[in-house]
Amino acid sequence: MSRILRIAAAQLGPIQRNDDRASVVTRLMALMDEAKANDVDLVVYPELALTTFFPRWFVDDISEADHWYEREMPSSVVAPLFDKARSYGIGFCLGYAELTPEGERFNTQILVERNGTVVGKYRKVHIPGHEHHEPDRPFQHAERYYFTPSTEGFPVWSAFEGRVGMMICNDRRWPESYRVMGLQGVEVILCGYNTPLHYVPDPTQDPLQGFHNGLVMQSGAYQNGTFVVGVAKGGVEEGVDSLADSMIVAPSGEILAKAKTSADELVWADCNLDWCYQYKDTLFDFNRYRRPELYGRISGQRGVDPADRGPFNKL
Ligand code: CDT
Repeated sequence: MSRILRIAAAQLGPIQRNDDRASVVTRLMALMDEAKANDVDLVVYPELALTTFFPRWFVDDISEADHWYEREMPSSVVAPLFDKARSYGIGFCLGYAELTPEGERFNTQILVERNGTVVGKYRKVHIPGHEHHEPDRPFQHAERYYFTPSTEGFPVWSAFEGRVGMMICNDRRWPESYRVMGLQGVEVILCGYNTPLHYVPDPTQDPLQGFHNGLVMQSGAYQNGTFVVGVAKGGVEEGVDSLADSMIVAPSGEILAKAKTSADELVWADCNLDWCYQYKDTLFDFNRYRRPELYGRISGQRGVDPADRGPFNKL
C-alpha cells in the first residue's frame, strides 16, 4: 500500500476585520481548486482561518465577540468548502474559533477525511498572551481572555493511511507537544499559526522570528521522526505584520516546501510516511533508548522549583 501523501500548506494572506466569512471561504475554495489541479490529498489551512486574528482587540463584555466564533461546523457559510473537498476527494484541516453549546470558547482545528468525515478535533493547549486589557500595548494579544486552554491533550488519529496529530501555533514552541504525539506513533503533525512580528519588547521586529519558526518545527519533526506541516496566516492584517514562511518539514528535519510570499499561496510536498521509520526505528527508537523513569519533572512540575534556584537564577 502506498503511503505517499501529497500534502499542501494553504497559506493565507491577511483577513481584514470587515472581510466577511463568505469572502474568506471563497479564498479557501480557490486554494482547494489549486490543490485539486495538483493532485493533493490533504490541504492544511491556518489557525483561525475564517476571520481576522480578533484577539488583537479587547471587548469589555466577551459576548460582544460572539460573532467571531463558530457554533457549528460546518456552518452554512463553510458548507460549500466541505462539499467541494468531498467532491474532489481531498481531505483538509481547518482552524477556527469554537463556541460550544455550554458557552466554552476554544481555539480549534478539525481534520476532515477525503470522504467528508470529521476525523478529529483538536483544541489549543498552550494559550499565549494575556487575560486582561493592557492599554499600553500597541496591539492586544488577548488569547487568554478569548480562549479556554484545552484539557484534552494531544490525540493522534489513524487517518490518511497514517497517524495524524494536530497542534496550533504556540504549541509548536513546546517540545512536549511533539513528544506526546510522538509517543502515540504520530507520522504527520498539522499546525496552523498566526505569529505577529511585533510582540517582543523591542518594537522593531524580532529578526529571529522566522529562524525560531523553522527551528522548533524542524527539531520537533526530527526528534520524533514525523512530518510537520506549519501553515501561516501572514502579511499585514489590520496594521499588524505576521510571519508567513509556511513549510512542510520531513522526519529528517529538512524543509521540503516553503511559501515564498506572505499572501494566499499553496505549497505542497510528497510525504512518504514510511520515511518516519528511518528515525523512529534507529536513533529515536523510543522503546530502546528513552529513560522515562528519569523524566518525571517534565509532567510533575510547571516551572523551576524555588528550591532549585541558584544564587544567580532570576526566575
Ligand atoms: N497565535 C499564537 O499562538 N501566536 C504566538 C505568539 C503569541 S505572542 C503573545 C506564537 O507563538 O506564535
